[in-house]
Amino acid sequence: MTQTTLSVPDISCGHCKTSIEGAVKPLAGVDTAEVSIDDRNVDVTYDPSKIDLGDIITAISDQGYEVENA
Ligand SMILES: [Cu+2]
Repeated sequence: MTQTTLSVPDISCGHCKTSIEGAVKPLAGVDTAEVSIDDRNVDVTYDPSKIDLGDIITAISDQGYEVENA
């Protein structure tokens, strides 16, 4: 498993948390996804043999959030 923290500056509330976690957690190869509203980032643990980080970033982008350190 690989752990990474994605910076998503537009995270502001519980709705953002629900949207992003709801989009990332179901992806095949993602183990955990945890949004911190205070830190405006997403901690993701995933299996790089099953999913590319780019696919995770795309799932977040599809919810309307730009990943700053992508
Ligand atoms: Cu929000």
